[in-house]
Amino acid sequence: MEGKSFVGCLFFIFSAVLLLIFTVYHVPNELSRKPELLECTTNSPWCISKNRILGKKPNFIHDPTTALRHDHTTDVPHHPLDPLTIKEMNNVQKVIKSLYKDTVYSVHSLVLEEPDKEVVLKWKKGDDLPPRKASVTARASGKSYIFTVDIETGEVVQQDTSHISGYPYVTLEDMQTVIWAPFSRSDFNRSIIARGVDPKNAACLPFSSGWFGEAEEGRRIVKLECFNTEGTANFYMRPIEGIIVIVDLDTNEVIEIVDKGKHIPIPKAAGTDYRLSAENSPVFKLPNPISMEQPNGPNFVIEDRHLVKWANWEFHLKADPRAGVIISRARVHDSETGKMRNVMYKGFSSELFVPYMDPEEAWYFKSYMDAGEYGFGLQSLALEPLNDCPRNAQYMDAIFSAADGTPYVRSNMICLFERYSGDVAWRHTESPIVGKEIREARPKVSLVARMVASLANYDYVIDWEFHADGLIHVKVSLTGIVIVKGTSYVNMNQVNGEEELYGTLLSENIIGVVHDHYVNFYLDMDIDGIDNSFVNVHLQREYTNGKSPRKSYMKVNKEVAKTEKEAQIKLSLYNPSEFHVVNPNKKTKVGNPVGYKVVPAGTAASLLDPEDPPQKRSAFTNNQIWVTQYNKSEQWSGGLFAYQSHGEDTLQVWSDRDRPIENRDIVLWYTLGFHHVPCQEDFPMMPVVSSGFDLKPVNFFERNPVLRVAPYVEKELPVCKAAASA
Ligand SMILES: *[C@@H]1O[C@H](CO)[C@@H](O)[C@H](O)[C@H]1NC(C)=O
Ligand SMILES: *[C@@H]1O[C@H](CO)[C@@H](O)[C@H](O)[C@H]1NC(C)=O
Ligand SMILES: [Cu+2]
Repeated sequence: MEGKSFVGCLFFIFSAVLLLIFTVYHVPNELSRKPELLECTTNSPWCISKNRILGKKPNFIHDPTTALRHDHTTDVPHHPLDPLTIKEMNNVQKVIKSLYKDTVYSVHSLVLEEPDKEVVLKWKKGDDLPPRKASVTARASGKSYIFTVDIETGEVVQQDTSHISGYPYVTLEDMQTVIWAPFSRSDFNRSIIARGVDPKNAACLPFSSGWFGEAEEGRRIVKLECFNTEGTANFYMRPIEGIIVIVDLDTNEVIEIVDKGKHIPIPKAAGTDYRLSAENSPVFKLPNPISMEQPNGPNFVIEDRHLVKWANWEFHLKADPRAGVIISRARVHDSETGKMRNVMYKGFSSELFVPYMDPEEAWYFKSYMDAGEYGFGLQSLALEPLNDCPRNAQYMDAIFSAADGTPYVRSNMICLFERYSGDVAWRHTESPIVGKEIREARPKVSLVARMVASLANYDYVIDWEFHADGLIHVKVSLTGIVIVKGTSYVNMNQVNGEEELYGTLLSENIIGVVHDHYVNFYLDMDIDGIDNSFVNVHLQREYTNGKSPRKSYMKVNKEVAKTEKEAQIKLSLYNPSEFHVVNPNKKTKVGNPVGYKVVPAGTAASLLDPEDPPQKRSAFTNNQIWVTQYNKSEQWSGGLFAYQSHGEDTLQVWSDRDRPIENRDIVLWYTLGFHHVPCQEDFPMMPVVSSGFDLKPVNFFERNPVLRVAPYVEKELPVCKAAASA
């Protein structure tokens, strides 16, 4: 056989159909226009080019790797929400430098200060951009500052942050420096050697300390835990258990070395490596390759680098060092009226909470808030084409700031692709009993915007998936490496029943500690306008009291939440509700208020005591759903400065103000949760676990919005045959 790479190229080509979808939504009168017949035979360049991605013309819209090669130095903003360009960041850096002169400073965040919502909503393509401003979070002389820099004028306005506890997220430079701190201490080296590890092979990683009281006040600290890197890339499986080095992040001074667990052996390296290159046994591959191909290019366009248009959707997409991905101005086309309709002004992952359930000294503090402590976007690396995202994906870069304010490009941070996985959008077959056989089915195609954050051991895949029927599905997938605890046990038969392991014995000398994962989403829904209400569509048992042979039925009771506390929702299977965000000022033809509902999933609820410091700091996990009054400065549900925060600037605190939320600009918050009791399959690398919630139209459209989508037709889809064996 020649050229393995193109043998059996299996094409699922649906662009013709999507072209039709597009046609239906945007040019209803041209419904009858026939899509072009696609040519894709064994000899077509699509089938025979070994690397079809690299082989294509450099054109941003059609070439997925252009982002990689694109020179960002000449970028200019086109939209009020476009992220800062390299040029703009360079200007801001000059201002920062002149501000601090000879003082040592570090920039923790340098991002666009988004214009006020009214300004963005009024703006139309072709208008001048509102003044471009940067929001800078910096530290100097032991203090944290936030200021706004007018990029044109260089004018600086400083914000008062004195009332907020905690610190901005750590910089990559903080982390790169602090990991060497333990090695300056000979007593540390001695402790490592006493555990049988050559200090040359030890790697120490910085873990946020959280806040438990005085010990975590007054200075920025980090707790380093060390691993033996010998013999495996998966050093997380070789913890030097019980050694914790506490370091001051500003001075790099070692504050304390905790050395417990001397009797605990270092787990062995064998069987822990996950790299293909380290695999000695044969690897499994499906004999017939599968890929998603779109020879005519995708059906979406990315206008001016950030404005995505696909089928009936349009939204602004950008990377953010803290949130990861920000979706703004999500609007959907209504084929009945021919108008674009507002659905969501802004959506992003606001905070994470990952508490480990082990109260011992080397573990109790592990209760990470990954967005506010490390930067969910800062920790995301380039996506791996073909395996992180399918072949038909295109990529978008991020421009982030280094600790001195210098901009740099994080390439291929976001990917965007159309998904067709053989699912059905709607269908019906009518049986011949009624005298006529009807068979109607429509394929389901969606658009996915994806980023992956790798927070030390764990990987979080975040998907924003847009469907032509108006649904937005937000999916979180967990994978990567479970952080483990060293133990002297090699078999469960050594453990007496009384003893608390705080987890599962995953392998010899390795315990996977029980923990939770929560991701809280900020969802500024603006259904057909900014004034919306939150309706608890409560489902209740109702009795007929003898008026029917039926004893009981289920009744819908709608309750409009008047204030924030009425919208603090704890889910319950036996006291269920639907949760609608409606525009009470806009009704459908038959008189229902137009709306979207949040459909919960990933419903793990925190079992920690509400007054437990980690729970207080991540109090956004006290409820699954919250609704607050829109407030531009309330976006980070774990607090603006989450690092070592005390929990007084959280979603719980804001919501407890109990402000009115009826028929106003409101923000919906959803907390997606997972309990994780590790199992042996999670060793040494965890298979993906996913869950996600939906934002689904309810009485938003007059009728099924995908009724007029055309089905697939065999002859419109190209057929690729496997190349003949040579
Ligand atoms: C500790 O060990 C490391 C690695 O061998 C070495 O570079 C460092 O100098 C040692 N530190 C001290 C204080 O001896
Ligand atoms: C807006 O949020 C900030 C920060 O939480 C708060 O200080 C301010 O009082 C809020 N404004 C209103 C009107 O709620
Ligand atoms: Cu987990």
